[in-house]
Amino acid sequence: MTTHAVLYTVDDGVATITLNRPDKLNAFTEELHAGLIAAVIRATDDPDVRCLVLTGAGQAFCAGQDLSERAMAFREGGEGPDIGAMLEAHYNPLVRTLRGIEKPVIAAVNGVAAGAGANVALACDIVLAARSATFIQAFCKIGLVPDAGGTYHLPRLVGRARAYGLALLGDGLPAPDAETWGLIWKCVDDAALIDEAMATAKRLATGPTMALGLIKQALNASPGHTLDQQLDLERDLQQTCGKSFDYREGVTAFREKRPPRFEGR
Ligand code: LHQ
Repeated sequence: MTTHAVLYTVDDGVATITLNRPDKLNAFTEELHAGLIAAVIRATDDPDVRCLVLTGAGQAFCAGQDLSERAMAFREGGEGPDIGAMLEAHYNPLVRTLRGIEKPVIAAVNGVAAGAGANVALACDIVLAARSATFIQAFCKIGLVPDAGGTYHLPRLVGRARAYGLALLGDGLPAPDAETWGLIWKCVDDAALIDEAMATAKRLATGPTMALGLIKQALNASPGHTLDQQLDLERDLQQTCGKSFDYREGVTAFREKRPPRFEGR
């Protein structure tokens, strides 16, 4: 599937979804939103896809909401646009979907990630970034609060002090600092980003993907749980894993000193 604003390819169990408005730094329009959610759902529903990679075409990952007159008109003399409705219609379902799907999602942040563009990347499971990329909580510069899950993910990833600094000042955080701060998994040389992302994705796609989905479920639940609740959840998920083909295969391969052949069941 290829829409104007989003490209979609599948190779070796990995779906690559590319935001494709490079001349506007892949800023979100309704068309891009529609193409992106359709691509994520398509990858979710395709049994041959076992890992997703989200990246941007050109120099940027995504500059957040398209702020052009066409995309964000202010009514003359009236009040501003209903941004809450835009979040409810587009960004919130996207973030919920990225967090909720069982397949692992990698963000390959190839350049600047600003506003909702940064926070959509942070909603992915593993964030790899090009060394030249920057993460900008640009919202405060235009009189908005961080959205697309920013106020949820930022303090959990980098702690209160750094979350406040990023959100209130809106300065760009270079990818090497983002890695040091624990905002992202890893930063790599620009030229190595796509190879590194694909290698990581293929490793996940040939992994025990049912268990990887349950790991995601456990980590998603953790912030809202007590230790007791989390121990109960681990017990239940591990019970499921213990009965899986992949657990039997993993242990058998270990005993036979050979690489496992996981099937995701
Ligand atoms: C853009 C954009 C852009 C349109 C660059 N829109 N054209 C949710 C719901 C509803 C409403 C509001 O918001 C939200 C959430 C949000 O995402 S709010 C945050 C929105 N994003 C921003 O405030 C970031 C705006 N962009 C920038 O600050 C800069 O462009 C950054 C720092 C990302 C990159 O700077 P440069 O590398 O210097 O690039 P540039 O500024 O020259 O941009 C290149 C082109 O892309 C340029 O177009 P042009 O036709 O003049 O060449 C920009 O106008 C366009 N562009 N961001 N968000």
